[in-house]
Amino acid sequence: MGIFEKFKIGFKKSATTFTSGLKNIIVKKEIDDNTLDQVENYLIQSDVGIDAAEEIKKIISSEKIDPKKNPINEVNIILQKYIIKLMQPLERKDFFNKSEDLKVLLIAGVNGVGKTTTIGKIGKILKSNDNKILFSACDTFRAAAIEQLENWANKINVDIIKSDQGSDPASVAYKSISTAKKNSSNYVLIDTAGRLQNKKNLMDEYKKIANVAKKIDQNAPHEVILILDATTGQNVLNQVEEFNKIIPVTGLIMTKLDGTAKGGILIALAKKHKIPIIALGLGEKEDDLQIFEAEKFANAFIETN
Ligand SMILES: Nc1nc2c(ncn2[C@@H]2O[C@H](COP(=O)(O)OP(=O)(O)O)[C@@H](O)[C@H]2O)c(=O)[nH]1
Ligand SMILES: [Mg+2]
Repeated sequence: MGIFEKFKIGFKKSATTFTSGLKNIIVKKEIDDNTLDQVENYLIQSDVGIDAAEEIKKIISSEKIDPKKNPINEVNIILQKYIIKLMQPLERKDFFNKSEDLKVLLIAGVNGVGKTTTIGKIGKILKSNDNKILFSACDTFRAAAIEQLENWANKINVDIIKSDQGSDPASVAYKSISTAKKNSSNYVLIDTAGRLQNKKNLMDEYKKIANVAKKIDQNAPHEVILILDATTGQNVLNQVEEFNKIIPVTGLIMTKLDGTAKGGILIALAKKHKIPIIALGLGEKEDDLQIFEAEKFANAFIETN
């Protein structure tokens, strides 16, 4: 199955809901002001966000759709173009390439969004590109979290540095990065706990991990990847803001897009925060991570006839 088919299947819920909704609104050949307002409202309901919805409405209204053409198709084409223009600059297709030097990736995000699972999936793609990987089990909060990362390490056959439950995450990070350097690894992927109950603790934890990383390599962590769960809807926008205050985020990965009709949230995210979108999670298995491509996303999100 090619990447486009996977995108399509992953986005089926979002795409079918979106397109059938649009068909219910655009019922006449002519798109009058009332229909335009309904389209705008519908875009907002689809989690696209107020700013993007307003812009899209303005474009539809100014483009003077030819009444001889199928209006739904014409609106879809406008939407596709809009999404591609907005999101193409946020692609990071080189992210998974072979790295010559050691890169430290800190994987952040609140509890349950899919950090550990995504580390497994990222590791698999990086490894397939000839990179030597080391996992670092810095979610020491629960024994099950360490075990979960260990299972992923076994599944894709990479090394892992871990310690006992309750041990200091920063010391695990230090040990991981120094081991990776000694063994000429290309990537260290640092798993974290991400519990937000106490923001100060969380902030201290990320700062401490980042500081020990810098002791070994002053450019580390080279990437801070924030994992977001699509099923939480608009709240992901706040999470980006909150985490950016704790530690500057260099890339985003949106998970669980297979289980929701809220795929539009990616458009809101691109409009609000100009942070690169690395990949999309479309399932729980090791191959269910798709490198983000704006055009493929747009085509999958909008079902054209
Ligand atoms: N359907 C679906 N489930 C996912 C995806 N990513 C993660 N999950 C599931 O979400 C749950 C929490 O994931 P986990 O990696 O433990 O989250 P963490 O607490 O952030 O480390 C697990 O049951 C995962 O299998 C995804 O892209 N799609
Ligand atoms: Mg975890």
